[in-house]
Amino acid sequence: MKSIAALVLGAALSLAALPASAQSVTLRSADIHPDGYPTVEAVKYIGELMEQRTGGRIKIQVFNNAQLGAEKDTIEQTRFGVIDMNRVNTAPFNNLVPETQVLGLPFLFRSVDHMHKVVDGPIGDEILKAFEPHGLIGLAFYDSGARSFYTTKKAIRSIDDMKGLKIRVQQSDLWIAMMQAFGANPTPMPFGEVYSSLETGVVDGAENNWPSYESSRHFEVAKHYTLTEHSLTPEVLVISKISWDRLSPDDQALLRQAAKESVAKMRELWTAREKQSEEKVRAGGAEVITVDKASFSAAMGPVYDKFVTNESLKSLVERIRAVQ
Ligand code: GTR
Repeated sequence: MKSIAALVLGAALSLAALPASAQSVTLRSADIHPDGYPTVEAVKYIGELMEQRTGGRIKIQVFNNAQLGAEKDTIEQTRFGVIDMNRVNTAPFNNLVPETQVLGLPFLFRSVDHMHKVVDGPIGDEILKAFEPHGLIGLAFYDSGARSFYTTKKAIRSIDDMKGLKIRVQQSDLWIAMMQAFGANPTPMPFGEVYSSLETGVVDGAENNWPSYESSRHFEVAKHYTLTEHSLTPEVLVISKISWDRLSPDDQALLRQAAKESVAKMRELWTAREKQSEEKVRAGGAEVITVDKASFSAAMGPVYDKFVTNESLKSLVERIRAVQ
């Protein structure tokens, strides 16, 4: 891990010495997911478009499978320009970029279509811009489906079953508060530690979408998948402001455009992958449980009270609700 980070740093430093116009650049992009996962393929697709459109001058290399580290760590490295680009979930950004919190709020989006309309429109652009003061340029939001709970021993059949369960969450205060409002004990940890934590009983469960539940093989150790669909928080693709400022304005425009184009491609891949993953986990013996989502949603008041506090976040939530 350390040696890859050193290589990336070395490349970043040598790039700094080149004049902007003559640059041949390979942008290094981090992802915790494996090859074939829609987020990884979407960023590779941006790389293909960039190679075509710059005559091979700008390339993207995706370091998948958390080769560059867990999401929280790679976010820091991206802010400092050690990693150029990063595809992560919005949750690990929640504490740094408060505007991202609204996207994760439980049961805020009425549907995937509603979420698409929000992130594709001016509100999405506004939230992408909010990364800039933190040393990052937001390029695109990607789908992440709906997140649902899965448990090792006791299945969740009603909100009462959540009482006292140790549930792994992403490293975000919002997500910690959400689990508390559900009645569970939140245990924040990086994604890469979840399988063994489920297996050894450090946690009783976790929550994720179909593709991550499947690709991580969590379904092998936590077989009860309860369709709470409590959050539709999307993924986000960012580039370090340091790497961005080294690109010419024309190259920046090309990259923005390619990132926008990758969203449609990613959605196609995502829809197909959700189905395949669902089939795979069902065939692998997962028990899929439907619940009365209204009773879960009704418990979320304290989360909104605690996190939607200032006028700017209140306005974002109101405007998201108003999107038809
Ligand atoms: C996945 C997401 C990852 C990561 C992971 C997690 O759905 O794509 O970026 O956030 O969940 O739970 O840590």
